[in-house]
Amino acid sequence: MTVVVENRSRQLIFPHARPIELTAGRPALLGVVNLTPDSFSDGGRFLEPDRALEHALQLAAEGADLLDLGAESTRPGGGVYGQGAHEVPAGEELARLLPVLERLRPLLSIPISVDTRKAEVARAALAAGADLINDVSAFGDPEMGAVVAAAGCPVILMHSRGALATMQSAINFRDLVTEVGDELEASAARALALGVARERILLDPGLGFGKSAPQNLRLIAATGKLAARGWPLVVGASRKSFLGTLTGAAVEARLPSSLAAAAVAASGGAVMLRVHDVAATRQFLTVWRALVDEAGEHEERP
Ligand code: HH2
Repeated sequence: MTVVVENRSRQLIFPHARPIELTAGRPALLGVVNLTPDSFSDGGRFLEPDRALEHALQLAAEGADLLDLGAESTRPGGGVYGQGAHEVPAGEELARLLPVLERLRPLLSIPISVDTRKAEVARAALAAGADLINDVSAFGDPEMGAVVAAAGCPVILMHSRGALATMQSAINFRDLVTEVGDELEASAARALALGVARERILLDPGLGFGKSAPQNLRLIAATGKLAARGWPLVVGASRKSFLGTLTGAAVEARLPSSLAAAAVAASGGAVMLRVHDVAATRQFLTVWRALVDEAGEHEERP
C-alpha cells in the first residue's frame, strides 16, 4: 500500500488552547468523551460530571491531541440502532456539557472540541472555553455558520445524508466516493460563504452516517482519494458497528478492528482520527509510522 506523507504540516489555531500540527500521515488524535446516557460505545458511563472529568483527564494524559465532548448521541436510526438516538433539547445538552467543560477548561492546554448540531449549544460552549465545533450535520442548523464564523474557531463538517432518525434505511449512492467528496466540498463552500476561514475547515466522510458496512470500508480505503481534494480530513471509525458486522466483535472488543481502520486512514493522509482508545491508538500509530518510515515505501506530497 502506498502511504501518503506530507512534507509540510500546518498549524490549526484555536481561540483558547495551544495550536496543533495537521500533518497527513501523522494524524492527531481527537479523544472521545461522551456525556450521554445512550452513545453506542460507552453511553451512560460518563454521565456523572466527576466521572466525565476523570475520563477526559485520563485521555489527555494518554496523549490525546484534542478532546471531543459530546452531550447528545448521534447514533443514526433506521439500521442496527433501530430508531437511533433521541434528539435532546438544547437546555438538556447544555446541562450535561457545561459543568464538565467549565471545570475541564482551566485544567487543560489542549484544544477542546464540542460535538453538537445546535448553534445555541455551540455559542454557549464557545463562551465557556470550547475551541472547535464538531458538527455531524455540517451546518444543518441555519444559525451554526454565523456562530462559528463569529468565534473564529475551527470546525469539523461531517458528511451525512437525510435525517438522523431514518438515514440508515434510505442509503442510495451511485458513485460513493465521488458523491461523498462532492458533498463534503459543497459543505465547505457553504461554510466559506458564511464567513468561515478556509484554514479553519476540516472535513469528515461520516462513517456510519447513512452508509452501509461495505460502503464504510470503501470510504476508509478511499481516504487518499478524498484527501487529494485538498481539505484536511478527519476520520472516525473507532468502535463503530460496521467493524462488528465484519468481525462479530462486540462494541467493547473492537479495538483491534479500530486500529486496522486507523492504519488505513492514516496511510491515506487523514490529519486527525476521532478515537475512544487514545493510548492504544497512539502506541499503534507510533510503531506503524516508524515501520513505514523504515520501509521507505511512501509517496511524498509537495
Ligand atoms: N461519529 C460519532 C459522533 N460524532 N463526529 C465526527 N466528526 N466524525 C464521526 O465519525 C462521528 C462524530 C458517533 O456518535 P455516537 O453514536 O454518539 O457515539 P460516539 O460518540 O461514542 O462515537
